[in-house]
Amino acid sequence: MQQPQPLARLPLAEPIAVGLVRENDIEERSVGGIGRNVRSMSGRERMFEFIHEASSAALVLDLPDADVTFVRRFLSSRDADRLVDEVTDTTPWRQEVIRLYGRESPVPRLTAWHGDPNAVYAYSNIAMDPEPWSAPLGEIRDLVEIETGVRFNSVLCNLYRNGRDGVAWHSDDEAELGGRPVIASISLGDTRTFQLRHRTRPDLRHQIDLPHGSLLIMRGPTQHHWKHQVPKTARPVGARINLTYRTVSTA
Ligand SMILES: O=C(O)CCC(=O)C(=O)O
Ligand SMILES: [Mn+2]
Repeated sequence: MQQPQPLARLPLAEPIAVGLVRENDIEERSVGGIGRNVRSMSGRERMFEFIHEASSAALVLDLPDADVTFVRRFLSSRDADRLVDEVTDTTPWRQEVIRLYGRESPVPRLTAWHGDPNAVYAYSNIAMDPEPWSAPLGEIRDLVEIETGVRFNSVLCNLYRNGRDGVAWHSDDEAELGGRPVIASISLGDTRTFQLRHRTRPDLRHQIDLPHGSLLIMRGPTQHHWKHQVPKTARPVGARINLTYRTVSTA
């Protein structure tokens, strides 16, 4: 297993030089530079290439009691476009129902749980046997493992169909994830806002937009000290898929 790469420690959760480049100005590249086609470039192209490289670097969110990193362009837009279609088409999306105060209500998103056969998981009191890895979920898992240096045995898939779907404040702190879980979260489709709030210091909050092809990694003490949510929004938004790669204990 490849070791995690040292990360640039930057104070802002925003890419360098945001706003200077348009998508079309940037040469596509494969994830992590694999198979990158180095060719002769003009000075202007080199500048854009440099900026694109910078925005594909991992940025560390400057949050106390947390270890959260963000890779805005983890997947190239070509790979992200292909993978959003493949994941949409091959995932057996389910409408789960939760029982709260004696009342049943549908979870405001569709979900699926995939992984190794022994990666059984209880999420919001729903016990889930994993579906087998599909080709796109396995392909993304392999890339995320290289980026993080962590082996993931499962992935929770969320499909937010529109702004009426979301996920409420919670921590990914179920016992089977262990005390310091690593959660690697891929976003595909329309951008949604991801919010964090400290459990005991109400003044500490943060929010970050998670665009198509991005990767957010939460590690170490993050789940213990912070909650997160994807709020519903009245803004017109299309579908978004979120894939949270996890390692569950397999007793
Ligand atoms: O959609 C997201 O970005 C977060 C999903 C999430 O927190 C979860 O599935 O536990
Ligand atoms: Mn979560």
